[in-house]
Amino acid sequence: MEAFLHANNNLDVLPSKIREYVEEKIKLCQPSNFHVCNGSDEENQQLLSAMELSGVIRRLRKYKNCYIATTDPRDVARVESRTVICTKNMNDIISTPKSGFAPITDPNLPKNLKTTQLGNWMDTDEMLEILEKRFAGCMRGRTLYIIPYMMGPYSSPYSKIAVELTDSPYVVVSMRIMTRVGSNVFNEIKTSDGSDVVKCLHSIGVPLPTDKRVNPTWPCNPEQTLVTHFPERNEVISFGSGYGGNSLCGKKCLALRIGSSLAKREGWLAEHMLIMGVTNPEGVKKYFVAAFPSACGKTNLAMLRPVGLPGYKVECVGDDIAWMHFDDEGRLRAINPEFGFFGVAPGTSKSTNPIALDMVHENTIFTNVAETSDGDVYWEGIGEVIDGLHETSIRSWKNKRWSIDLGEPAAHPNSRFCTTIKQCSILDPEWNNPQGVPIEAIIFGGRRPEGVPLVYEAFDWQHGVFVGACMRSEATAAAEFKGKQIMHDPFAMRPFFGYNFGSYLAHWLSFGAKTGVHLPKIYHVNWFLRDSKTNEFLWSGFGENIRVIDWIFRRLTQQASGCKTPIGIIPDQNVSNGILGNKLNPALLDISKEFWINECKAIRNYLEENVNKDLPDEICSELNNLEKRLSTL
Ligand code: GTP
Ligand code: SPV
Ligand code: MN
Repeated sequence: MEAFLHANNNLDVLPSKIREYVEEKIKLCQPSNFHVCNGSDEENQQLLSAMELSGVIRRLRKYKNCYIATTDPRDVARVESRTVICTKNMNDIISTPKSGFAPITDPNLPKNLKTTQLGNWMDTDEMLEILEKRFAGCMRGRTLYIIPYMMGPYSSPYSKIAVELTDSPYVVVSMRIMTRVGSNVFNEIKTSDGSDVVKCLHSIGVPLPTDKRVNPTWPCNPEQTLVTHFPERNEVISFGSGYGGNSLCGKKCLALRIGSSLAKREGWLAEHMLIMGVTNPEGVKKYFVAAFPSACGKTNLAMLRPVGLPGYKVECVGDDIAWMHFDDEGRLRAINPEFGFFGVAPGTSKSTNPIALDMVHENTIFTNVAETSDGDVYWEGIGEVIDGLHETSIRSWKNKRWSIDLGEPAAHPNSRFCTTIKQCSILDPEWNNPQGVPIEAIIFGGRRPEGVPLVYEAFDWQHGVFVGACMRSEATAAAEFKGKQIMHDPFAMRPFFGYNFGSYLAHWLSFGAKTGVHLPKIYHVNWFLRDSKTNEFLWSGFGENIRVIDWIFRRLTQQASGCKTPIGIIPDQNVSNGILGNKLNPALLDISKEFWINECKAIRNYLEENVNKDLPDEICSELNNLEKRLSTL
């Protein structure tokens, strides 16, 4: 990648503390050039052209300003095993597991790293020492880009200002899509010197010239990858990976890990949640948030087309992250800190998510999708019938001629599109409101092939927090796990907690004891039940999910009846042929005593082992109560 043609080397636009920080990092990383980004179209086009010229991205002939990047096959997803939160005190971040810490066996990981099921911790000073070595000279032969950016709307008291330093032009163009970029964001800082600005440093970790064997169009350093966070210093430092959540530091690193830690301190919530506006056929509008683990349906629900129940309207505020605060009237309000979508490509089709498909045909960067010979994109589940001719003209994400007989997917299962939020045709009119939108329901969910019903309502706030704590879901390709094992993923935040999960639970519970707040109702949904014989999904999902949203909506307006079960309230199927319609397979609301007793055991083991002494009593008593209720079933 050649040096940026019209580099802006003027650091005067930076607040004093940030300028000092940048100068220090330039000295450390020794780039051959540096450039302060302004986020303009011109700058973006220059970067895209330079990347195209050097083969980092390919232009898609069929669409306007769309590109494909394909990565090193070792750098395709978030790496949870190398993601670390660093502080002085370990217990601020993780609990000591009941059976102790597992020894570190990977020779490339620091031996004093403490790894747990709920996140990894290391001492700040020790980690900084290691990082200092990795970053010394790591940008030699490359340009360092300085990206001033903001998470959240302009003029919002809830937005946060940040800067990311990176040697990856792919990160620069992606951050411009995903966040609000430009030095004008510094007008929004709340301090005079910039001490509230979150500092992010990222390098792909391959200085030039290199004697290592690297992928020329996607250099990266998987052995040395570390994605580190310093909540006490308002800092993120990420080394070695160029992919998604590892490198676009505004997303998981800032908005969730640093964000949740700030939220705890400042009394709000930073969550892995979509935000949707729902208008019912009578014209009444409500906003919901929903937390599903990675690749479990947030983008799809946020853009739901209500085919199941015409008359409903769904509008999108955000598809991945919600920052929520109780306002002066005690209403929970949510902003979307992001400015774009980094959405899963496979499975996106005209029938599943036409809204997403329509918005990615302009100004979009695709990563690890396949390409057809006529300059179109292709992925599994795109909905096109592949005839023999078409098939032989597909180039896979590995840049090879692809055919179905190869027995491997054409697009990587975690391949993604990166598109500005402004191209979403069902963008909510309030999406950019600095005060956020009022939230009336919180929906949790996951991929559960058996046992967990289509929908249930929590009895109250405390029970709802317990439901969030008990979330489990099949592993997906969004992180490095192989296979489909059912993993615990409380609040869909397991990879994203910025502080001790026990304190996180206490923080959520504390809102239940607050006076003068209107607590949203809490629900759990599961679109992914399968028939045990055929393995087919029992629920058609996508646009049909509006039926479940409708039940939730009508519960909030006291128009829908429910049926009390040990795990929560489910739709009452005896009333008017069932409010979910006669399409409903009764197996979707089945609650098996045996399944739930086993579920309780797994949850008890998990919480006792991993949250151990930090587990709030309220959660223990919720678990005891659930077991008691089950015993009477
Ligand atoms: P992240 O961006 O990783 O946080 O993922 P996400 O939660 O936004 O997931 P997304 O909506 O992108 O969906 C992931 C995969 O699940 C895609 O392949 C979808 O097609 C599929 N999916 C989403 N909703 C449904 C549904 O209702 N039913 C079924 N069967 N599949 C779904
Ligand atoms: C997720 O994994 O939840 C994502 C994708 O949204 S990434 O940005 O890579 O974290
Ligand atoms: Mn996500």
